Amino acid sequence: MWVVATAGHVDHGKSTLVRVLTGMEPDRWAEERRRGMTIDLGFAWTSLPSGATVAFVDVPGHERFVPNMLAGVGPVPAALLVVAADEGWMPQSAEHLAVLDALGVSFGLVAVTRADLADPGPAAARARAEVAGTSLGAVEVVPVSAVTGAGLPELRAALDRLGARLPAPVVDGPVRLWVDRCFTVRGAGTVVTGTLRAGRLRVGDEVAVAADGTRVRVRGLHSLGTARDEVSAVSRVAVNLRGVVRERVARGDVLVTPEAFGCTGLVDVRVSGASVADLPASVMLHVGSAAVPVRVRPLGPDTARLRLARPLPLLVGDRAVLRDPGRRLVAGGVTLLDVAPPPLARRGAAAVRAAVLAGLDGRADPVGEVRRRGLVRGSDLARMGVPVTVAPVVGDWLVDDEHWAGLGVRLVAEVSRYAVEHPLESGVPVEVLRQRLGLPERSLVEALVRVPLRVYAGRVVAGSVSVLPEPVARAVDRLGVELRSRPFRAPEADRLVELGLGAREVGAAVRAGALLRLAGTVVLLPGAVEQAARVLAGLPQPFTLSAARQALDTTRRVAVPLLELLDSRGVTRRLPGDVRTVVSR
Ligand SMILES: Nc1nc2c(ncn2[C@@H]2O[C@H](COP(=O)(O)OP(=O)(O)OP(=O)(O)O)[C@@H](O)[C@H]2O)c(=O)[nH]1
Ligand SMILES: [Mg+2]
Repeated sequence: MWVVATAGHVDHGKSTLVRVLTGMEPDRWAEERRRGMTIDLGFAWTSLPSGATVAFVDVPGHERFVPNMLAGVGPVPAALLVVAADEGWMPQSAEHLAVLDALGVSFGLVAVTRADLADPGPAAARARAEVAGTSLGAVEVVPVSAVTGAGLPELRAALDRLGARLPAPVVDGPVRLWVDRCFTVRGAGTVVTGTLRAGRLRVGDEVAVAADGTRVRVRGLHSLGTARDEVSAVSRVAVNLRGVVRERVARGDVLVTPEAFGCTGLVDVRVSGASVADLPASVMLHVGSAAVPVRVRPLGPDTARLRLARPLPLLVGDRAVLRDPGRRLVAGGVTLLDVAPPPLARRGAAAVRAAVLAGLDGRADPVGEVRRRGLVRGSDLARMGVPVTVAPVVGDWLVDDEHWAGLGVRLVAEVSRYAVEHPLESGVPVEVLRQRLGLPERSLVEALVRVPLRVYAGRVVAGSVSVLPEPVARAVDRLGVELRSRPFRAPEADRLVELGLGAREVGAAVRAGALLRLAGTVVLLPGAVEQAARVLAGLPQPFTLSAARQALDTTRRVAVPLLELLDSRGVTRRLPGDVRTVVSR
């Protein structure tokens, strides 16, 4: 199914066009029919010549109802912009187009209606020119008359062409359903409707109301007026919910896959179509079907921090509209750059933040997110809409190499400091180091420990390597620095000698447990086995030698003996066809 929202100036024939295309009445309220004007969203659908179904979200054109229009187009990926041949381009033609542009809608069509009343040529030319400079780009423009029926077959064909261009939805992804209607059905209870843009809903599923995490059960599903066991994106869907009263849910609420989204009240954004300095201090943020008051804190020339009056399940890259309800004006569009931004407590923090934001564009950037945050849970990144491509250092923790190396240095310093402060204790409790390094979990402290330190009985203690002669210990340290960013690039024999590690020194370091010998002069740090296991576990299983070599960022000289060692330790298993798999434990 394709979902298309209408757009355009009041009285230009949006609802009439939807009515003649679908045979359904989009104006649901008696008051709408009495006044001949759409007030709230309408829904209708039909089959196209290709056999595909198109569902329309029909929006009001009147200036007073722009908030309803925004709730209608917010969650919908395509638009049918309507301009009347006899009236031509009007204020809400421009305002609605600005909204579509702010939301980054890139799929659309123009229908020039009431072509029986005037030559559609001038309105068509104007619409084409206005639309060309927006996210919609070059669009098909189709003159139609709902009265004579002229142009309707062409419009259906154009809708088919538009639908064929729409990207395939991510059906396996999580659900984020922006509620656009909520009502009670006698005997069934609470029903919400929305446009399902990704994912799949099944009867019996548990979903969460994003605002407070309340879990509710899907009791029934309808799409296109028919009961279903399952509905996949893209679809209009009505969800009958068990466990929530009608009063608890409203337009702008969001049903989500539990745990799949973070709910945020603070976002950093790029503003388009307006100067940040000119924005009022408080405006309305329209995103999805929601409208939430926000406080604006300008950061850079085109970036700002928004504090939302209530939290929403927002993702990096989401598009939204800022509107000034007092002046009834769309004030600009925003792209979400960061949905979990750092606090701006210190002096000068805002300027630093502005500089960071200047380099962001709203595209998910896993490596950059880890670099900026230093340390972050993979699951938290995923909840921000940033797919995880970096291997965790321990558990679900992703770390920036440089930040991690710095923590390693601080750990060593803290161990020495503690030894001076507590001369009679052997080693430092891991928990003390966790607190002093400001780390969220002890497992991170343990992952930081490097020879000559080791973890013993809940403490970080000096390891046996301390018995190494001082020059050898220093040479091992130098090697450790070299291996930090590329832990599997074992140095060539010449380089080892340059570092002060000749055959005898390597032998002593290996015996002391400070180095791991894979073969002859191929040595790595002792943690390499665990580290390799983590990297390889992230590969599609089973994997080839060459895939392992690339993932480990090393050469055959290291990869071959390393994999043999992993085989012998039962970390990996060799399968027929010269592939391996990581043995799950
Ligand atoms: N002659 C003629 N009249 C039309 C045509 N399409 C719509 N109309 C008339 O234009 C008027 C407005 O049509 P609507 O469909 O209500 O316009 P709308 O864009 O939905 O208006 P809002 O929802 O209030 O923004 C109605 O009186 C329609 O009968 C057409 O193709 N030809
Ligand atoms: Mg209408």
